[in-house]
Amino acid sequence: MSATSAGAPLANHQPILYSFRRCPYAIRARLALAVAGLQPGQNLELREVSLKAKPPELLEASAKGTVPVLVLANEVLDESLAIMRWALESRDPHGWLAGWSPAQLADMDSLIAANDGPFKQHLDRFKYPDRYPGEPASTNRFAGLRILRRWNEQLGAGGWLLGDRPSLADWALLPFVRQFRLVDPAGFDAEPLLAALQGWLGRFLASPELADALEEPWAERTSWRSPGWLYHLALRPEWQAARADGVYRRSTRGRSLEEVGFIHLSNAHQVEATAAHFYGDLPAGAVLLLTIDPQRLAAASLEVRFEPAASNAGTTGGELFPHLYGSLPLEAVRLAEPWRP
Ligand SMILES: N[C@@H](CCC(=O)N[C@@H](CS)C(=O)NCC(=O)O)C(=O)O
Repeated sequence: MSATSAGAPLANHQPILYSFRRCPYAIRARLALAVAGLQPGQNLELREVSLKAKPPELLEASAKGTVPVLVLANEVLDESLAIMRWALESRDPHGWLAGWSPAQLADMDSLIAANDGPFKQHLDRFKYPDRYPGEPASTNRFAGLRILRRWNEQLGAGGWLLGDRPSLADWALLPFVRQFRLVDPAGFDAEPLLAALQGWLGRFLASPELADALEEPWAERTSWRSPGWLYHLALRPEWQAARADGVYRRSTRGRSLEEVGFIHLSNAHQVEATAAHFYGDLPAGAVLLLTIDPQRLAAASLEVRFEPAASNAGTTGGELFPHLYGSLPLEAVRLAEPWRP
């Protein structure tokens, strides 16, 4: 992380943030980017991703495939803390990082290490006991609570971990404590010996900073559409039937693959217009957007041709659309999400 890249990223390249709305690592990165004055659609491009279908651009930027990832003009930050520090180095209006003593900075580091290490481990096992057979949720809940009690004691009269104002450590830990509470809110709220920590979390839950991080434009409900993928709008019952049959053979609304000879697809930038033109009259929830991986089509020896949309050439001005010659194998569909215009 160089001073140059932190100081001048906006001149001719907007930072791109790959994010996932519910991910606590991504939430803390969004909190810091927002306080540093970045705003999706203005000086940052936000790409909401589904962890079930990570776009190729994300994996090219960072092969480890976690979010958040911030792509800058000359570097890629693929750790949430690095993103927070980068943001705060460029602008830190409330002193999350600035104005603390070396001892306090070291304290922040060890709080964050305890959160990202043992606390996160217990949180995952408490939250998803099915994924960790032989590790009772109650044992992990208790181990998590032991750490929370330590943090509770650290919250002094000032109400924050290091004093009378929030620091990087507070903002870095809070999304994870929020998630711990969400596993069993009533149990968390009734927990004795955690009064200071319950108040600390309560302030965060009611804060405009968190509200912003969880709403558009910081948290989109629809995944970003990659130019590297292909798309198809499907009627929900027809997709459900295909899942039962093991194969999808609809071409477009009201027409089958047999009738047309190919399945109509769209590129990322064509979906919106196709949806408005052919499906605009249908109620919310009736249409699904299928995200199709062209590499999986190629692996199944299926041909995609880019051709003018003959049936409605008048409306598309000769624009080329992808056409799939053959039925759509279910394994090539990476994601089926409700279509939201
Ligand atoms: N150390 C990383 C951890 C990020 C991380 O694990 N994010 C999760 C989502 S909350 C993820 O992307 N997991 C990958 C997956 O589920 O496929 C950071 O701080 O950014």
